[in-house]
Amino acid sequence: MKDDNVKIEQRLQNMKNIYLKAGKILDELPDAIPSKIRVTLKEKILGDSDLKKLMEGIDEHRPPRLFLIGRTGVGKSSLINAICGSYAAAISDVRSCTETAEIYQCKEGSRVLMEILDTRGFAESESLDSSVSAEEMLIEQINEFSPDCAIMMLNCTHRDDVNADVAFLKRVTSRYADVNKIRLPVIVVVNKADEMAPSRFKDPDEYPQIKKEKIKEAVQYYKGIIVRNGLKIDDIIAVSSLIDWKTADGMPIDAESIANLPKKDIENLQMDFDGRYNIDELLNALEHAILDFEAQMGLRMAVRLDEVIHRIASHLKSVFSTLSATVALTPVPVSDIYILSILQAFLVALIASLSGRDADLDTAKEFILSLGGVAGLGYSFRLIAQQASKLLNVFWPGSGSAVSSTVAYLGTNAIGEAAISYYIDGKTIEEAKKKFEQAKKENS
Ligand SMILES: Nc1nc2c(ncn2[C@@H]2O[C@H](COP(=O)(O)OP(=O)(O)O)[C@@H](O)[C@H]2O)c(=O)[nH]1
Ligand SMILES: [Mg+2]
Repeated sequence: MKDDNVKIEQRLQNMKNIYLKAGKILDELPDAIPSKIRVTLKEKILGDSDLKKLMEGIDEHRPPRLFLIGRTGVGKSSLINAICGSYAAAISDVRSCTETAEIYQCKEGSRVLMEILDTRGFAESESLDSSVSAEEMLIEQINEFSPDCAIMMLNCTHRDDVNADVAFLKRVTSRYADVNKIRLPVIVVVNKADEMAPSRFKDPDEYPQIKKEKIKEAVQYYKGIIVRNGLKIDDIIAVSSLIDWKTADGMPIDAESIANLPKKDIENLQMDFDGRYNIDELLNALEHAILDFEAQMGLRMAVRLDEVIHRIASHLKSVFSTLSATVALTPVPVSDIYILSILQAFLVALIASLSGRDADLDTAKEFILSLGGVAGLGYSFRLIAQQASKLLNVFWPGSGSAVSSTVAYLGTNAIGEAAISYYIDGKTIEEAKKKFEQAKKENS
């Protein structure tokens, strides 16, 4: 695990180095490329704020701070494991704890993945101490912790009375807004979707339609209560956090017994069955909701290490696809073919570098050529675009440029998909080609 860790850090640095050398790499392109295009490309690549933030985030990230609220047994600890994709040991913090709240770091090896403030919620804490001062203390503690996001966890199958918790969370967010002058993002997670009838279907790929509909109903039910109580939320998502674990030598182990294992065995637990449902959606919602950039990047880095690479590669793909679309919108006729194909080569080089390979624009161009020809590609996208816009202009004048930017977006996106499948997922070039063709079709 530790070795892997180092390797991935290197892969990320690898990618960052290529980005930092972008200016030099572009200067070394063949003379035939006009200097005006070089300048445009440098501006596009080095001036893109998303790309800049992504690269800065490689070094400047911090573990996100999540405030979890939900009753004992709803699956708060399990959700953290499901997000991380590994059994993340919880290390209690000395800053803790009131009777109802606990702060801990969750770690994988020496890496701190997240900081969690875990509370059982007001409904339960009320039975311990219903005084106003107890609530005050808790709200104080939450503010001191200064979470990046609140996650309210509910149970998909037991419809507990959540009014008290919703009202409490409302008071928490209102205080947070007073203190920090920004809104605390709130995401509601409806856990244990796998237990919805028919509960024998645990593999998310096999959930029958009826089960999915019932899950949706539960979400609607909770959404209704939340809206009636006037709590503003960013998203509400049904998930399953179900993971069965086994020891390194393959022995299945139930959740309750894990705590009794030696520390070393806990660190080496493997997934025996992955029943996670919608966790990717939840991650996207969290990334979206968390405003602090270093925490956002920290969240990306907190998922399982091979997933980190995947998430970053996809992010690169979407940034470059958007860049391509803006290039196509700019009215510099002939030259945008060059710009597009060089941008595409740059994307491929960055993705290749993430896989740990030495990559430059030449190898990237070769890869793109083997998908269908770099000039041919730039040209054919361009031609399709021009043809389409000509046709469209006859019927809806002025719609032309929108089409060509869409086509530029799709072309770069398809090349990104192919590069991820070849360089990151280790597929053959034939399979990558298939992916490329598919991506073009799926989106058009
Ligand atoms: N079937 C199923 N069981 C879950 C899920 N999430 C948690 N559990 C189980 O529910 C129990 C309580 O989970 P835990 O994470 O300890 O809850 P916490 O008290 O909120 O931290 C454990 O036995 C978990 O294995 C889920 O999504 N599906
Ligand atoms: Mg717990």
